[in-house]
Amino acid sequence: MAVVATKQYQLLTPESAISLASELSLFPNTAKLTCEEIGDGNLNYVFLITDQTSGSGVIIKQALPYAKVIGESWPLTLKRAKIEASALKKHGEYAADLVPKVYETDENLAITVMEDLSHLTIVREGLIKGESYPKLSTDIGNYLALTLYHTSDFALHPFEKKALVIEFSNPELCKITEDLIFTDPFFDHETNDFEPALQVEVEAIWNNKLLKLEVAKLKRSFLTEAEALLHGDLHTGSVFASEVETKVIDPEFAFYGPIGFDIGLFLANLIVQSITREGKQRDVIHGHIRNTWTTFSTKFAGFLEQSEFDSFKDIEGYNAFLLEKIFHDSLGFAGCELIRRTIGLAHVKDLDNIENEKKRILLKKQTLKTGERLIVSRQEIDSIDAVIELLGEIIYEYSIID
Ligand code: SR1
Ligand code: MG
Repeated sequence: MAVVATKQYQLLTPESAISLASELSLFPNTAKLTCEEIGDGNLNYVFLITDQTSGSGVIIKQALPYAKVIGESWPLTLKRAKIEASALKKHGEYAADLVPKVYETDENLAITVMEDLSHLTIVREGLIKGESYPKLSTDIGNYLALTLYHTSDFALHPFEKKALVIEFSNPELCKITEDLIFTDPFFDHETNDFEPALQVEVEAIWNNKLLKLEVAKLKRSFLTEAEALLHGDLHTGSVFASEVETKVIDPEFAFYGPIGFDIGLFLANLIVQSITREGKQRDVIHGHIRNTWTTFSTKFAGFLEQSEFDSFKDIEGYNAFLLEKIFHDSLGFAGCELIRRTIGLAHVKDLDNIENEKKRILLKKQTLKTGERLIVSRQEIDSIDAVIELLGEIIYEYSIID
């Protein structure tokens, strides 16, 4: 619903965000409102507005007309605010407990007003501190199965599905992914950002023709396979959680793409955590890696058997073929995410905040090697346990070199 449709776009400040909250009657007249800008992402402002009287709050998220992480030299469409709110609502139809509730949206101001999640923590931050979030992988596995199945041709009439493909056309944000995940890290491109100590490994990536052939295939899949409504940027910074609750936020990159993309991005960000941990702490993450895939694949396979629109669902071998394809695609996309988070434009704190330089470089080399192996060998990796074994092999290999 457009709530303040006559307003021209203007950047909100904590003060004007409070005025907007009052104007929108988000709180009772007696409320004593305070506001804090809490966004730590690359692109947007996030204002938390709290009524100090009742303790209740709302989030107002505002898209900036440029990438916050770069500045005004990188203009960015404001339409992404509408895509994000629409994706939250569409995914919320199927996974209501796993996404924030949207209260209001306004296209002119590029804002989404949504449920306050400040009692939860950003999973990336928590994992870095050693938290484990017991429900994380079951919740994300379910979120993936629910959102990806129910927005696909398996669950929707072809007309309804194709209307959604049009509604969620998101060319500008897709272009960012096409460049930053699938292209730039594999060439000597100005957006890349890596430590000089990785020069040899980076040049080996740029010169690896087999790797680039496989990345080209994965990029083609991203460009052309409109399978389901993806979140589009499902890393651990896009998830809020506690011990008992999980919420997936920030689907501004949502579009119709290959099912394995969301799964791969999430697995990759868990893999980064595995690489930075040791001993039992690693096992916790391996449990999440295994359980994300197992929960997703079990639930998705069950849905496929019930599909209303897939005439071939009872043909022996077809559903297994679909699951295998999704698995291998996921591993390839995970590999691209691992490489771009290490040498591309947008890094992750899990690796960059490791103070000891020798350790940080070693872990980055392991991340690059894992990415490469997942991309190149994805068709030969036949189970999620084999992924975990591969991780163990690479870490062992590199600890010897060191
Ligand atoms: C300029 S945007 C860089 C990255 O931030 C977003 O969260 C996406 O992951 C994008 O690739
Ligand atoms: Mg984001």
